[in-house]
Amino acid sequence: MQVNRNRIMDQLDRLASFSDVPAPAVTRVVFSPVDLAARAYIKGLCDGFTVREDAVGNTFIRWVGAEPELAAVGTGSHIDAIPHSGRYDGTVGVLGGLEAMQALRESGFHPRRSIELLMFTSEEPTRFGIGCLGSRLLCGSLSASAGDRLKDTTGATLNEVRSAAGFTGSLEQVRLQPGYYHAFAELHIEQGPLLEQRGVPLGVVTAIAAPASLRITIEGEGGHAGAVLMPGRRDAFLGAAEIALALEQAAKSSGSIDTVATTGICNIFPGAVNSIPSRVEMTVDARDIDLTRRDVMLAALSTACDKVKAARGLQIQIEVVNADAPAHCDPLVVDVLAESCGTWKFDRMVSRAYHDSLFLSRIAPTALLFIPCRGGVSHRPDENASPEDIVRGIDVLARALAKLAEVA
Ligand code: HGY
Ligand code: MN
Ligand code: MN
Repeated sequence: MQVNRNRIMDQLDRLASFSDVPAPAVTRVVFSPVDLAARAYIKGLCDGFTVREDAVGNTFIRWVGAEPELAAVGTGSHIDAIPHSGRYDGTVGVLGGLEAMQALRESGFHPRRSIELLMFTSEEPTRFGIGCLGSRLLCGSLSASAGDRLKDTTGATLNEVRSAAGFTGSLEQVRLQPGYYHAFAELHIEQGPLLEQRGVPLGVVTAIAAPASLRITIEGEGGHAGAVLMPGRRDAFLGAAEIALALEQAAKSSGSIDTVATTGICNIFPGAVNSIPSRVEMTVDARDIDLTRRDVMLAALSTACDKVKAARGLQIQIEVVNADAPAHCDPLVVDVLAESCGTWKFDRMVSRAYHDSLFLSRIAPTALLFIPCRGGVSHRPDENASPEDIVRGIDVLARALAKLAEVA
């Protein structure tokens, strides 16, 4: 079997061109025109495979096996990209999964179980505020009511946006039943520095960190920046600043390097140089591989908010957008990925980034295969994975899919 290096690198280059910002950055927000064009491009690469899309745009590209009645073996990832990010996050798992299927087919292999590439809708939280939207609906951890409840920044609901993009039908039908997949393996860049630092070309993921995201609204009192004296102020931004620093302190003092927290958005109102901030809308992203440690950090955040509220006379509202359990990858799928590495060195490791596999693992035996990314950089325009690492990851994925597809 031979992975076609030129083909996959050309396809990754072409896919990166579907972006709302100029290269090398990529912005491809779900259901945007460039996302729909990218989806069409990928569907055009699927000769000989069946293609179907569900009501939220999850796309299933199936290589029908000799025994189509058996549960399929799945692989896949996402193509949506956060603003001003890179070209490999998610796309390596979508185009790499397709390349794995094509390389196997060109080698004369014919699978017993069907092999299916799943391109998930909206892995990134950019548009609707919650990550893994498509895979949450697939595994039932998000109900169909999300269609009217989730809104984008323009106030349009998920149902309005997906319908305008051509994805109609009830979200109730999106859910897959356990047993739909015999096994699932996702290929993804590590989005961290460990593999490169250790000089190891492959990572077999054994667990995926537990992500939580929150929206915090802080209400104070606005006023003239010159006329209002300091003692009487109720400055919403200074409250936000103290909360952000308390969050950082809670992460740093957890006792584990696996605890991470980020304030990624902080919108100040009215946002004028000479006006005291009356309101702040900020987000929190809090993660740990250990659920208890993650929730201890969230409790510390809540305590900090109470203190700031009392000390500064502010109103503070905390909305938990999601607080998910970590995923432990399936030992058998982990072992098949490890065996498929052959003579190549690999590390067993945890994933600090979340992935659609976090939710697929709730309905199918799932594992994740990492390749290095340069400097551990991701979610930035200088995100980079080498052709050698990409080809090696696809080769290992293909061998694993072939093995899994032969199991009775
Ligand atoms: O944020 C994440 O972990 C993923 O890259 N969306
Ligand atoms: Mn990402
Ligand atoms: Mn990703």
